[in-house]
Amino acid sequence: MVVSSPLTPGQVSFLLGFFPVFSAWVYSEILEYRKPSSPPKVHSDVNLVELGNGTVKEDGQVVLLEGGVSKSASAKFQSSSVRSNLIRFITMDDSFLLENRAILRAMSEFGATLIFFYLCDRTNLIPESKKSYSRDLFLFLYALLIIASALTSLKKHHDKSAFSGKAILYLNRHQTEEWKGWMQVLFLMYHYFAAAEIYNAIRVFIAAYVWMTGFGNFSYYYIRKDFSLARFAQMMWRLNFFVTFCCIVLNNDYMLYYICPMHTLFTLMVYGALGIFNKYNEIGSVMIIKIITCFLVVILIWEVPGVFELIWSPFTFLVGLKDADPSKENLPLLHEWRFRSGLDRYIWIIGMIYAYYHPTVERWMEKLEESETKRKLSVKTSIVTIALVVGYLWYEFIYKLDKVTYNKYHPYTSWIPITVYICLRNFTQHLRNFSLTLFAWLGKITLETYISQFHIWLRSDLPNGQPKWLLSFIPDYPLLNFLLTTAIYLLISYRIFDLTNSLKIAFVPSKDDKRLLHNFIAGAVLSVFLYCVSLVLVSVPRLLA
Ligand SMILES: *[C@@H]1O[C@H](CO)[C@@H](O)[C@H](O)[C@H]1NC(C)=O
Ligand SMILES: CC(=O)N[C@H]1CO[C@H](CO)[C@@H](O)[C@@H]1O
Repeated sequence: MVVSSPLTPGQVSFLLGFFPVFSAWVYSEILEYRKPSSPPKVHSDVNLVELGNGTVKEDGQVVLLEGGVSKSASAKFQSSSVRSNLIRFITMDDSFLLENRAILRAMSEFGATLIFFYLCDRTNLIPESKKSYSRDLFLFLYALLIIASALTSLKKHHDKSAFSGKAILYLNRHQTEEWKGWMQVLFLMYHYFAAAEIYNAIRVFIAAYVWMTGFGNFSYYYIRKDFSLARFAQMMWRLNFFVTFCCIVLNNDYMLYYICPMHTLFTLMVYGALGIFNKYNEIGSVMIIKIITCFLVVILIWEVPGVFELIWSPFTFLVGLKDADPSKENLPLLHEWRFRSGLDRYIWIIGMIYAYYHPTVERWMEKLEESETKRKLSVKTSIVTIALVVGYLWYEFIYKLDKVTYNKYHPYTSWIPITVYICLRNFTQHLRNFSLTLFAWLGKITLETYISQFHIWLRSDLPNGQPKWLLSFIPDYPLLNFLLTTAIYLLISYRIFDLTNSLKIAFVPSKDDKRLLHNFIAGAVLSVFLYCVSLVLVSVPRLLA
């Protein structure tokens, strides 16, 4: 086994943290096995499973579920102090290990997955192969997936609107998830097959994700008005937990996974926009001023020369990227961040505006749906016609541009295809109510599939390398290999999604801010401690040599 580079202190700290947890988990399983069979009681294990199933559901339900869970599964873990938990862990206290077997197992599984990532990407344990593109195969596979999912997972939904109690008319959750799903599949296949010809479409998809960030987060904060620390921490955990560990274990810059910093930034901006003076959010004019302010802030940062560098240069350690590609070596560190965040700088605000007017449009559509057939038909046809014409014009004059020119126009035009899609996707009651659940399922794990693809589906080979190769379990059989790697990759992505949630519930309590703070401090102290030890461990052989 050839390893591409010596271990970094970060990687050593990861191992130092992983082995005790892993051993503790194995020991706890042995304890559990040996335990004299006691009357069946609700075990944390069961709860974690339930919780895994529960978290797949909507965000709101998760919040409810967490309330339930903190009373049962992690009750002990949550109620005793951080210090006593740590001491009981270090002394391998039997009852502590038994109580927290499920958490230890989740942590071990998560750690083992990361080690698998490292083995796939950074050692030559598994061979690699070259990407190749055939438009025919690309479209065939995509069509196959659509057919398969239409045959097996087309579902009709009967959701109720939060506002009126009637059926949700426009952009319900299934639709957004399905939308994310089919875009994500194209996005991933674009990477796998190096389908350079759909570059511009991929830019639109990324814009659509950012649009959804604005839309979803605005709706959430506007309606729920939950600006609590716990909620904030959970959001950050969801977006950044997995990627942080990938950066440590694979020695990559955060910016390599540019989707994560980008969504984090825009989520923070929505949070800030709504959170500041949130008492006045109900007042229409205040909202409009807020939205205008968002535009002004974006214009100031991205359009005024020099401001972007001024603001972000202190954060270069976070958002800088030293690309491994020699052709990109001379670019400034902030180049990637400027490029990526700049492309979608406005679309999150558009998402917020759509979310703000969502109830109005919904009411208007309800009325339209109830009006006489002739009027309904004429309004609908004119909307569809306009959407089609605008879509076509956009395609002809913007989409077809070469990628460099297209990127110049993208920030100002990406709202056009998004709006056209939204109009077309819901112009009949039928279209609105149906969704492809297979795509919706894929839409839930977009973050995980995005990050994992670099390492266990594709291969980047070296720190901060773009994933230029394919991971190849079955060399010389590209299609079979595609099938196998995809299956493993999706399974792991799904597991990570679950684990991120389970661990979030264990470590980011939703109702106890003091505890949250203690956990945070304990985590930080522990990480620094492990890092220092690793630093010493890594430099000892060098000093001796
Ligand atoms: C906020 O945006 C992030 C990033 O896209 C997303 O993961 C999260 O689910 C959104 N939150 C809500 C409540 O929609
Ligand atoms: C913009 C748009 O096309 N909206 C449609 C969404 O669904 C309603 C309800 O049938 C239609 O009337 C709208 O035309």
